[in-house]
Amino acid sequence: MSRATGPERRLLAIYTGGTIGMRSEQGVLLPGRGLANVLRTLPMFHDEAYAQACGLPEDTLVLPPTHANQRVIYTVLECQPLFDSSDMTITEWVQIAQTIETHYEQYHGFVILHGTDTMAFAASALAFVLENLQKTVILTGSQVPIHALWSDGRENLLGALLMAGQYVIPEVCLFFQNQLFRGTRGTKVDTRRFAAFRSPNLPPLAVVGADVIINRELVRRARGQGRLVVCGGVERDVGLPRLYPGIPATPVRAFLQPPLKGVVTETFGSGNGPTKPDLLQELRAAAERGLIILNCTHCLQGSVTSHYAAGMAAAGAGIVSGFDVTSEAALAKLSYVLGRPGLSVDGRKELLARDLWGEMTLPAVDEGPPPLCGSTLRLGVAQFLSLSQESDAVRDTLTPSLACAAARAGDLQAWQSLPQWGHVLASLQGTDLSLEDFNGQTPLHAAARGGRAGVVAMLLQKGVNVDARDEDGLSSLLLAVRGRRPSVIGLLRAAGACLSPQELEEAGTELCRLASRADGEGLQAWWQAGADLGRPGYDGRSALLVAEAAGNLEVMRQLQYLQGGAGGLALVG
Ligand code: ASN
Repeated sequence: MSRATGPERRLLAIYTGGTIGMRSEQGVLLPGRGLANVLRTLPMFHDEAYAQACGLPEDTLVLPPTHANQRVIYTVLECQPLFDSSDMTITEWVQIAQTIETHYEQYHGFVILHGTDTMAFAASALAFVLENLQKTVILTGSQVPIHALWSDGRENLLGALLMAGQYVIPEVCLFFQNQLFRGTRGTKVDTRRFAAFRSPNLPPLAVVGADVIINRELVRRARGQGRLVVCGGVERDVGLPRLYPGIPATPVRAFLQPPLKGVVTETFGSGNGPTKPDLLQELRAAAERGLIILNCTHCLQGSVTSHYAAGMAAAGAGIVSGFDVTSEAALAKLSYVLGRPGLSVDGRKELLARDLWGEMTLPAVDEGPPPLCGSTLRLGVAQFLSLSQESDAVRDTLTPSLACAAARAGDLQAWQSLPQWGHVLASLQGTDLSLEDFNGQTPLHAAARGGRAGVVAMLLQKGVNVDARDEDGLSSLLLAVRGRRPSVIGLLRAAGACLSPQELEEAGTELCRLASRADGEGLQAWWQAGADLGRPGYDGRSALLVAEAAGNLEVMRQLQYLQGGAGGLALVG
């Protein structure tokens, strides 16, 4: 994520329909044509004097100058026909993606005006089909038409244009009521209120007030380096049935018949369903036929777990957990994964179980050592690196990654026996201990991330730079905090490591997130790294307030204790 530079930023605004441009006819709202003409008459959306001075074409508008004196110049592309979004399907969303692909090089970013009813489905579908996206794509719309006296449309559209114009956020996003959500995380929660969308399981990527607060921590890096590719081969034979108490087996059987290839089941609570044998038998039989079942909860917040005997695992081990994915993103992901050519059923399930585009939070697991470890690492490296001189270039390329792999695996023995690998490993010693792999990570990053206190201590002793940043600007200390590695945090702090002002600034939202999840260990790690636990999150609330609102007494006590100046011994594992 970065701030866009340059005096002029060009955007394409794709108007697909929705209330934002609707007109009332015989008492009902219908999509209306000529949105660009409406915008042209509103000074906040168009600076006619500037447009004339630059000779901009008819369909192109320009915003008044931003405070950084940038000009956002945008062209409105009106789709034919225009839709109430209730009529949109994956076919139209792929067409929108193809429109973006056609115009990708001409514009810095894209705004899509879309009806709100299915906007979360649209944002999710676009997020999956736009591969290698490196520019900002923002969907927006409104609850009231833009030309009405009291409308949310003007604020939403202006906000979306300014965000897409001024920032490079290489994601598909959804902007509504001053909040920028990840597209795969949004869901419509209100039919009338202007705050129509929420992102229940991920804080917004940005919040716009007098200042724009970007949660940089959450914004993902550009996906892939290559040219934008639209993955148009999506599967349309997918379904989204919702279980209800007492649901009979017969309609379930009817629903699961071919040509259906996959379903997202909306189940109760943390992914549970009725345990009636005939119902489970239908699900099991469908899964055995190769139908893919992705389980997600109909609760707005929280995740599918395997805590209950009534969990969907009762219907067979082949059912894939969607964790905290929204139904909208789950359906889009299923269409995308089923549409990928050349994969086996198991391969598709494996892909569904992965977090592909920030759409779900996988449960925290203690990351074991990477597969290349211990004697395998030593042997493999020694053999490979003792090849002929022609391998020099390959060796130079691989050495940093291998050093990081050894550090991450905590393979002290490998480090200490480096001399016995001869000249080929000489580059791993001395000053080169701070060499960087392809992500700009040093062995210290890798060891901190893996919680390898022994390797961290050895590297620090050899005098590596404790504040080295990787390509994303992350320090080893931040990686240790994220991985909840108290002993590594202690070593790094003792060696003088500090979180940067930006890392500290961004901590507020993360602290609130940890407090809402009652993650005492995570809070402790931030405190140990020197973060101010009272720092507010994106909405101005502190972690303590969030814990209080969630009725989490234990976390409240912990926060009060730590903020009250607890000694270093307290709770440190
Ligand atoms: N029915 C409208 C639509 O989704 C609702 C809206 O845009 N507010 O197109």
